[in-house]
Amino acid sequence: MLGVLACSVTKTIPADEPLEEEPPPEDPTEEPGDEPVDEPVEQPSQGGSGGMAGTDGMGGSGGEPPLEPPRSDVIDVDEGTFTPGEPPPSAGEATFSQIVSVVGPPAVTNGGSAILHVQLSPPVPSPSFVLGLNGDTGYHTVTGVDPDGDGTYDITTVVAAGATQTSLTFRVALTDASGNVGPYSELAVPVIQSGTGDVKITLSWDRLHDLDLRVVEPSGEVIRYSNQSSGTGGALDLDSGANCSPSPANSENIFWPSGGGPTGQYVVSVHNYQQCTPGPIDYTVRVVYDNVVNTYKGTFAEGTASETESAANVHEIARFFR
Ligand SMILES: [Ca+2]
Ligand SMILES: [Ca+2]
Repeated sequence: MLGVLACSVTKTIPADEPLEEEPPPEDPTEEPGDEPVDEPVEQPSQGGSGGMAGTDGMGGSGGEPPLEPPRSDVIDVDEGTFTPGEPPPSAGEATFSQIVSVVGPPAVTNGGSAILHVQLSPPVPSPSFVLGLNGDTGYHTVTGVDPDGDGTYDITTVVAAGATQTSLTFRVALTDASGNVGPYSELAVPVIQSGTGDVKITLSWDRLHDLDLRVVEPSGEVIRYSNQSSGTGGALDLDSGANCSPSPANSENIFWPSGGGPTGQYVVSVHNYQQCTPGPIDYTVRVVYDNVVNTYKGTFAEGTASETESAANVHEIARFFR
């Protein structure tokens, strides 16, 4: 069911306190403890595990203007580096390894994440990729990660909340130690548009599974699958995985349109409702409001899904005031 890949872009900035109540196994790909430089204030109130927060290049406060690295307006790439301009041309076949395939989700949503799975033959340790996006103002360089050691390397991308494209075409090439760029492989991923406005909270995962996004708004009303719109105009407009039915984007989205988001505290959580395929389930939550963009990552252990809520299957992702 995986089709094309979408990509994420920019940076997901490093972890803050873990969000989950039960620490998951150490994820070697995450660096614990770094505070995002421009992180707007709030921190999750309880420690968890596997949480990670980031900012997307929003401005800092006070003092001299922060040096903001250039970034794509369309995607962020986890641990990637953005360079303005055209991607480097291919130098022909790389001799050490070839891209066999690039696979991504059937679709992605604006604000959601998409993981590109790049298969190499033969496998190489820590492969470096150039990741371009047709129509973008630059390209990303990123090291593929292969936690399960199967020769397929993951590149995690997050689509900007405000992206208006209906499709994204990614171009991925392997580079060697000398910087020579191999042939590009292309992957087109449709974008399913989801609502955006004063507040936009988007949950994404990477395979058939039923996670549920919920937001408690300042009035105390909860927006979730069983209450998809609130008195203040907040709405769940993208839902996935109910009854383990396949969903192209594997994403959920709750938003308040411009001018509609109430002031006060918002509480974001994710409920691991039903296991549809084996294995632990990783997820990404992007929280966007006013000038704040934060990205959180977490994992539910296999077997913890249940309609009955517990500390094992409900993760509080963020509390914020606006
Ligand atoms: Ca792999
Ligand atoms: Ca769901």
